[in-house]
Amino acid sequence: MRKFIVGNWKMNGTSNDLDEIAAISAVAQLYTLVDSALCVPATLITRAVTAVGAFPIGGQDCHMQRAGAHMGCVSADMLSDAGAVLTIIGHSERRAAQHERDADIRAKAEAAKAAGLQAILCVGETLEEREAGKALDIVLGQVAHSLPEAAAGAWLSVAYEPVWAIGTGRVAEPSDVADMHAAIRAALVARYGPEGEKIRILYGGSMNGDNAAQLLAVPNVDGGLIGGASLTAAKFQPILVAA
Ligand code: 3PY
Repeated sequence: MRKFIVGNWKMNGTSNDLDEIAAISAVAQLYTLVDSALCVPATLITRAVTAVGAFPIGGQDCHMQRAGAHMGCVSADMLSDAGAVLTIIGHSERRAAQHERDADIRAKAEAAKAAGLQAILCVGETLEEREAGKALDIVLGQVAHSLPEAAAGAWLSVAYEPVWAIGTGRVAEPSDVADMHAAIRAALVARYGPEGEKIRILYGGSMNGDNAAQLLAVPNVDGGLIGGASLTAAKFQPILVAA
């Protein structure tokens, strides 16, 4: 399976950063054996698309409804209209700060699919849950309840991001990543049959140029969702090299 390396800019970036976005896309397009994309703030999508040409630009969330009285929210159709071809859904920062539940995330994934977007659906346990020995149950529960029935196929990737590894510099041990990705793969195959083999499972949580080769070599790690190390071409490139 081709690796998928996706930058997640979170709430970073203004028009001052369009040159960096262009530089990231130029570097990424050198690695033709790797699929890559960059998810930027909604305010930048259209200008990013203009800056990068054919390189895929994504959003970082979408509303589950197509339109209506939802102040400040952005629908999947709006992302698509702005030029996005993918979006991230269910990131732990949104599960925690916006109180998103599995059912919301599932509805958002369905909305993304209806708008023709690829979706990257995030799952992951907190430190307390891991220390209580509940990591597998929590993550497999999220997989069971937040993936839509029509999940199978290239339009959807799952990103395993242990919450305690996000923005902390802490990285999961490769053996823990291997166990979790194998369990997610088994759940996908049990639910979707052979199509479940085709869903890419990304690892996220402080992946960077120093640890990417080790993490991307773990079985069932089909790519990475990259936070801080996607903010510049210089930091993003070593991850593409490792992929
Ligand atoms: C991180 O690397 O911190 C992320 O949250 C990627 O999504």
